[in-house]
Amino acid sequence: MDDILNLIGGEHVPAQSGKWLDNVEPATGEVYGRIPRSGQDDVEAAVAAARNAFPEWRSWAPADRRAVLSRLADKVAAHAEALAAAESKDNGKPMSLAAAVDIPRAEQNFRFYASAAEQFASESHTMGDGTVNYTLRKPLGVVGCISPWNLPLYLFTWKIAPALASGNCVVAKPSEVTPMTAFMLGQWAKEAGLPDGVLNILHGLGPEVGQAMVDHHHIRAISFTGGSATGAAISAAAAPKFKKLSLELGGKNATVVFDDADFNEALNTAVRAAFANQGQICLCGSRILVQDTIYEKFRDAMVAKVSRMRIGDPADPATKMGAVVSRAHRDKVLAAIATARGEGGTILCGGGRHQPGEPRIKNGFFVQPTLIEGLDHTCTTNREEIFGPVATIQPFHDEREALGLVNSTKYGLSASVWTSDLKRAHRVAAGIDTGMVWLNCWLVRDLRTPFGGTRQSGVGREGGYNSMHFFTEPQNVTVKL
Ligand code: TXE
Repeated sequence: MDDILNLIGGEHVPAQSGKWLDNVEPATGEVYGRIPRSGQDDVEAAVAAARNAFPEWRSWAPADRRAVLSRLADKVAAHAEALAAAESKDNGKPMSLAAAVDIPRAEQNFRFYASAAEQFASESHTMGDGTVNYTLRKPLGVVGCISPWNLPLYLFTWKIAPALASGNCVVAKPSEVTPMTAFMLGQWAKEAGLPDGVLNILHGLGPEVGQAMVDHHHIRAISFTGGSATGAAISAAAAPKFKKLSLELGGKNATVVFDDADFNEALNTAVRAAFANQGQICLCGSRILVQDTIYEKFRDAMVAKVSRMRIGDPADPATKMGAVVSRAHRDKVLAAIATARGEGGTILCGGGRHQPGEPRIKNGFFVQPTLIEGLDHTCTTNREEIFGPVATIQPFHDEREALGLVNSTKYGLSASVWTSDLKRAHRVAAGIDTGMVWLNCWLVRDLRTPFGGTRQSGVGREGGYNSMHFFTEPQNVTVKL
């Protein structure tokens, strides 16, 4: 059994309650380890360790913080293969995807914010009478980072790296569904030179240890990525305590294909955008909108491509589509497909559980990649996030109708627009109410840019200086010369 432990004040310890939770491998459905079922007592201990470490850590020169974060990046790089295998086992995602995307990005997050630690700067404002204002950017103290299961180490590091770079001590909680790679990272913290207590990692259930973090009066900010309903609960709990909050929540993103788009590029990317990571990325394009003049041709080509997608053992390097993250999540995705059927949708391909032939994975949580047509924008299927390998396809007539459809959900995370008309591309981008728009591409990321959504997709932006600003408090000092 692979038991994992909390990291508190530099020590690896079980939950104080002595309770454990099972850790399940989604591809086999079998328990392969245990994680501590932490609670309020563990949060108290982690916060005490973090508070204790803060005075020293905040006083480190930026170059020294850079060096530690760079060494953490080196650790990730040195253990990349083991981390990719662990991520694949814990999450069900193909090993090939974890090795190509998740783990390199975790390394990159540390490198990027190592450099930010040194390059971060604040403003000064001079007044006509010789008065000068300078603005300090002070670390907040102890901050909480709560991350989800879909991109486990990728999103865990995306939060803790800027929090540490800006001089905070961190209490972090990975998802209880995918805790392994955060645990592995914690084992290298000391070797990388992080003082004890600067990074504390707690494992356990959201409503228990996660909630205790949100409620703790010494945790000054919460950076959260996860479902919109959880984000709303965290908001409600944090508001009376006047905590800083950064919420990256769900999406119901559209891929919009005009008839002058590069057909093959649009097709290939629309398939990847809908089904990458088994459709479990907040940025996935789960609503594919295609101009009526090319609708049938595009739909048929898409069905042919999706039908050829092979589901397999995530541990097999050739596998491109693995298991969804848990039994509960598989059942949620299957229920969403049933809803689509009930709403009158036509299943063009997929539509149910995938039963693997390989004995090792015969009890795994697999769902066929599913494409659905015949549903309009008012139905539940096109309004609610499914977060699985399920997408709908709909025709639109013109730009006006396309924009109406894109903006018809309560979410506002991202959109991907395909056209070769330059003016139209920029016009449509400006008319879309989302935090991010990709023109003739999808999920191309520059880590300096603002990442986040509007409306039910969240509050605040991450990335570059946005994260450094979130994790610091500005203090203006006015000097009369
Ligand atoms: O996520 P949760 P779940 C969406 C997706 C999915 C749904 C629910 O639609 O089906 O959310 O997934 C912690 N206080 N996304 O239930 O609950 C939890 O332990 C503090 C979208 O798995 O939001 C975990 O660490 N923390 C998404 C993290 O929050 C709490 C990614 C996310 O879990 C808590 C994942 C609480 N009360 C799911 N309750 C995206 N946008 O990328 C839970 N947590």
